[in-house]
Amino acid sequence: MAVNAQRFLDDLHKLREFGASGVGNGVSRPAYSDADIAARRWLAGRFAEACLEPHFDPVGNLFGLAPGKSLLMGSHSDSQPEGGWLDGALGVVAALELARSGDRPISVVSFQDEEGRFGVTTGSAIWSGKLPLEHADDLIDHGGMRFSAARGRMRDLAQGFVDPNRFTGFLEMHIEQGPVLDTNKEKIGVVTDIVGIRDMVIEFSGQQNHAGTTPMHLRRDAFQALSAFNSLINDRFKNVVSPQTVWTIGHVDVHPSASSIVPGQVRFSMQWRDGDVDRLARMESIIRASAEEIGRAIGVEFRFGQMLGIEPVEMDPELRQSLEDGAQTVAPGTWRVMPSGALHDASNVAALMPVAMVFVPSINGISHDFAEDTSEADLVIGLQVLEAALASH
Ligand code: HGY
Ligand code: MN
Ligand code: MN
Repeated sequence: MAVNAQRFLDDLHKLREFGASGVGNGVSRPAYSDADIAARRWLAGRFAEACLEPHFDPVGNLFGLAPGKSLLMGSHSDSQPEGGWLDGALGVVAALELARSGDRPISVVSFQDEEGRFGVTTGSAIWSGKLPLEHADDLIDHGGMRFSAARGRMRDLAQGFVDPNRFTGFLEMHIEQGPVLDTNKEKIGVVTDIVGIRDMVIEFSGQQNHAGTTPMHLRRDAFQALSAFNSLINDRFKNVVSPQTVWTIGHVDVHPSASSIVPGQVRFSMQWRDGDVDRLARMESIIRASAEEIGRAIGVEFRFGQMLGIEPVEMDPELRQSLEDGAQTVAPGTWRVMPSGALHDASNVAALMPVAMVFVPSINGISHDFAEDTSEADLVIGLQVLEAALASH
């Protein structure tokens, strides 16, 4: 039985309604929010209608389990605070459509907190054994909520962890979240490998004081420390990074954040990504040394939070080949192999079983923004590539 493209699109649009925000297809559905939990409950119902056993694990990962051994497919249904309707959701709904339209056993998963409200791809990191649950429970989001309290919001649904040995491999379809396919007017990206990531919170603590009476040379201004730190690492990274290396200070909390007060404390996220573990380590050394130097120079204390990280992973050659065959069948001449600069649950699942990923284009390369979008025609091509890959594998 062939996939039902309209049913697939209808479920994607229905899922978008949970946390619909901003303009167009924007979504705000952070892990463990009311919208996220409602979306997972709805997905569980759709899994049951597809004769898949809905199963929530202790951290909110939602599985739709086929009996016996099966191929696992899926992604995540939580979003960034300002996200799009397709990041993660596409992979979950595509997996559901393939599970309910095909005749081979396929289980479906929507991992929890892939977007790292608390950690980095938290739900699949815990399920894969990379992040011990007792460590995860101490993680705190930028609003000060503990992971243990957040996952407690789903305690009425929680069952045990699913045994990964029931699955033969993992396939994930995802939007590219970058400009390559869109710029080159291509329809499909078969992923070769996923970059590694490091992520931690850094704090500078100086002296809060009056913005009018405190001479500049006597200040221990925590924001000035961050500003000097950022300039220093940008300069020192020049000798280490490649054109593919990225680093981001995405969250900054200035305290007490008042116009007439010299900031006494700054707490910020420091995240960096690359395909080379040695380069990630060298960047970490520069970050730690630069924070210490700035601390001494400006007279502020510095503190590093727990560093989270995921190593770069290669996709499974055999599963990847089936995706390439599917792409060649469905989209000849308009597909390419490519690395992933975005992190995905597949990075963690690769520790348990063979994994592979396929991308569809992101219009204007936009993602992690309400404007994230992909044409419905391209979404259906991605679904058909997965269907063709399964037929040949
Ligand atoms: O940040 C990432 O790469 C993923 O979209 N969470
Ligand atoms: Mn994602
Ligand atoms: Mn994302």
